[in-house]
Amino acid sequence: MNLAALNEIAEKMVTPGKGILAADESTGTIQKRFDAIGVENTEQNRRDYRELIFRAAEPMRNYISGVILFEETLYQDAADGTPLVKLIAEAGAAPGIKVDKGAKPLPGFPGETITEGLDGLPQRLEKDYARGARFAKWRAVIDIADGLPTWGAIKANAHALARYAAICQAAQIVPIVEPEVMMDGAHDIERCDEVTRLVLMTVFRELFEQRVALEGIVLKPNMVVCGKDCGKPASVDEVAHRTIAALKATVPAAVPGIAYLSGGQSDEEATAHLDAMNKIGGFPWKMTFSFGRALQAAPQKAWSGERQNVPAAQRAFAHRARMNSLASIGQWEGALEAAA
Ligand code: 5MM
Repeated sequence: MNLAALNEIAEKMVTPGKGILAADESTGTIQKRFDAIGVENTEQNRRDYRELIFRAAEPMRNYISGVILFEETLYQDAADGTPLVKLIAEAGAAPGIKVDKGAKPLPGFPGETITEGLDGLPQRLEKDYARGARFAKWRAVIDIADGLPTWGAIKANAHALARYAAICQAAQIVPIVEPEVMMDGAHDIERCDEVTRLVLMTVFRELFEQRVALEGIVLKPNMVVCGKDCGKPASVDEVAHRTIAALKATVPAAVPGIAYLSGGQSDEEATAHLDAMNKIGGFPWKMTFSFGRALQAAPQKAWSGERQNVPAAQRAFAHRARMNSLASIGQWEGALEAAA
């Protein structure tokens, strides 16, 4: 393992003013996104949609440091035969690959899941590296409900994340470590805070035990927010202060950067929270975005599967990418949204 080279890629992924586009929706997840805009979930439609995003030159070049791809996309060509991965690299962004095989029921733990995908991972990574992937992603799902999460499920997911991260580093690929504490439910922000701290602490202990070099990873956590059905959402200020405090208490300073998931927050909420954290500052890591829905909901809606809507979709993507770029350096203002 060449740690200096891994660290260089990790640092590039969290370059101030840039962030990561999570375009790695599996076929089932993109189905839900396409259903919402009335588009049939075919391989060509998936290709056309992703191609229009990767060809949006201005936002790709200026605001996007890396793109997480689903395996199909990494090996897919644009309509003119150019590999999609080449479009990303030519825009100066690092191509990445989601290598987990999804969250499956965890035997003995009703209502909880374990993320699978370790079998054959070294061989897959070798092929993905040859195709241009320089980082990978693995998402562990932690649900909050009555009596959940259990310690057994947290431990099993943290262990799998650490095994994945160690395998990636041996293949000279930067692992994005994504433990997602879900927003679903009516829990308050206090509960999310408590669970997020326990999960992060456990993940870093497992990373240590599996000898993962923290300088060569990027952490992709949830922000500390209250459940979707909690009734009264917390203020932007409270989310920002609690998230920073939870991370300061559990994430070592050797980690180059934090790239948050949006997790079902609205586009503007996710941007406002990221911006507030960067305005507060006083933490040792870069803090940026690795948003899926919060970057793509607007362009997907603008596109709606129609060729003539491609420029509008690219403008919608450019706008959200620029807003999040500003948030990653604490320079976003709500008025910019209204102006656009
Ligand atoms: C883009 O969505 C990613 C893939 O989801 P599935 O594996 O369920 O198809 C997802 O892992 C994503 O990278 C993160 O959840 C962050 O995305 P959001 O939309 O929460 O910012």
